[in-house]
Amino acid sequence: MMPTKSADSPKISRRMSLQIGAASTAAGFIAVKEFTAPAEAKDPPRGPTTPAFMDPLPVYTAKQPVGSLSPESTEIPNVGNGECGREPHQRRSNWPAQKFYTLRTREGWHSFHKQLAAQKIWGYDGILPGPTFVARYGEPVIVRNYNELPSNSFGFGSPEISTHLHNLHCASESDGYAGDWYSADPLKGKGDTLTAPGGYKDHHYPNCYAGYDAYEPTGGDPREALGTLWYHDHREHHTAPNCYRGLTGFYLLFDEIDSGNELDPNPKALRLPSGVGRYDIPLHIQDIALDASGYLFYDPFDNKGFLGNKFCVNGKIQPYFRVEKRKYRFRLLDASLARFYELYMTDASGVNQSFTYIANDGNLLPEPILNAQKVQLAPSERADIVIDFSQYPIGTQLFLVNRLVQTDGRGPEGPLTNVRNASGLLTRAGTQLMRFEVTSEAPQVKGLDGNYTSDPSRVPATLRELPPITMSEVVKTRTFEFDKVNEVWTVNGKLFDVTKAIATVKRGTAEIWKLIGHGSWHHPVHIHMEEGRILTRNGKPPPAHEIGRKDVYVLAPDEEVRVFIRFRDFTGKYMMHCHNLTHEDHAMMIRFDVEA
Ligand SMILES: [Cu+2]
Repeated sequence: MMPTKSADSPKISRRMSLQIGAASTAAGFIAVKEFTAPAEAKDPPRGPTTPAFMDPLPVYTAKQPVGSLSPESTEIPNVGNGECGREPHQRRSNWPAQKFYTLRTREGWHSFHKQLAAQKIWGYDGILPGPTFVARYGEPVIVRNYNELPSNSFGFGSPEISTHLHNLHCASESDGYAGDWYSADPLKGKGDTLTAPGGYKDHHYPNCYAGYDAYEPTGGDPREALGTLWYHDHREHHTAPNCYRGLTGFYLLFDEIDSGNELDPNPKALRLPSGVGRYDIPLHIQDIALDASGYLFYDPFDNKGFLGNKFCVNGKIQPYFRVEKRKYRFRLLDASLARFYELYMTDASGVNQSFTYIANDGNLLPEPILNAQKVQLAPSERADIVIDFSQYPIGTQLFLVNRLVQTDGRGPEGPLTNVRNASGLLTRAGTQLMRFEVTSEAPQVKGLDGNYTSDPSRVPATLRELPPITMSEVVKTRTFEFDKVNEVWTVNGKLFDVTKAIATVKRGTAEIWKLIGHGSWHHPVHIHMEEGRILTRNGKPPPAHEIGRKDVYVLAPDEEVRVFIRFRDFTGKYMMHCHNLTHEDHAMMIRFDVEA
């Protein structure tokens, strides 16, 4: 039963109110002793004019590994040499690292638009978004993440970090738990769930299919593969401002099915449009607000969920991207704090164009959705689509358009309605987030059949099979209610407690988690550690794009979603939370523990 709103009222802890106060002071706001919600979210300042399509879309190729780490990475944290006191890495001998990376979380200079001066942001390797990792199943990696943010930094956010790789199947100590935050500055201390402070942390990413223990003799179950992941800060109480200030990036995972090679002779390979940074393009979509001088603006008192009024793709306001006449794979990520999107491809007169929808939450669907016309994304959701530009003449301009109306963090109000254009065609306006310019023929390459072609990629009729839902594995059903109680965000009437699990699950079992939203709010609920499957949404089977494996379950007002989910291979502390990051910070999150 849901507790009544008057009983068992959650209270903001003194420490939390001090942290909010400290962040606010640093950002130039008056410090508050007690956290009180503002009556209404303020309109963001308008900021300078930023004409659309002036900047090229930034595209990244893969971040390069280093030959070795010094000092060497160890299973037990190397506290004597500056590593923070995490739990020892679980099962490293099952997945010995084959590649090593260093990631430096630091200040950098970034310009959001050609007409704006560069300003200081926080970025992984100092860039926004952070570098793109390209990883493969069967190639475990260690990422050494140095916190080089200035500990006396001004402005919003908190220069202590805990980096979560959403939604890699990995051990708790590498998952970026909210209480595992660290800083190189000994005066800053450490999160409650670390044993010692430190300036860096080694994350062990096994890049193994979930269910390793059951499938180990065959190398794992490729039906469990993940594809489009992203990493972002998860610092307790400060995740929203830290991500907004720039701490987000992509991590892509390939295997022999989604091999990242459109000329792969392996018969199992899908040969989707390939080449990260060439024909395989991650799109990081985020709304920001700028103050009158063009600096990034954030309102820490907006407890509904902060919305911006400028739209960035890969860190640039409304960029353009020149494409060749062939197929491209785009990996769309809603990296906004609170904004939902309904995205369309349109021509210059606003008429919808079709594309192929191949993956939701980074996971390939069993079959592509052909002739798709829209993608709905909630914060942290992902969708992979394939657009075939070969059908358009050179000189064509196409647009990625958002048509969802949202004026506060409560959630979207609904899509814009149709209007007829001068030619009588049904169109709708909306915000053009970026422009595709069909600029050239694609170069001829020798295909697998020996003939030359301008596009050797394909989208097969079947993509990746789904693992079975086996109800006999279910040992428990739990109910989690997401609600606003006394102006704070709660799960089952409680605020997040970093030290206390409210659910303990047994490793190697499955459960049904019933997620219920209350009030007039939207909550995109994210469960760490494993993908789940939506059994029912409001008692009915999920729509086509939600039939696959998910890690974000959107709850519209008063919705109920039943999720089948397994907990395999690892133990320790994990989180489930609302991915409206303001709701998460204050403090719509639970800790759940997986025990052997
Ligand atoms: Cu929420």
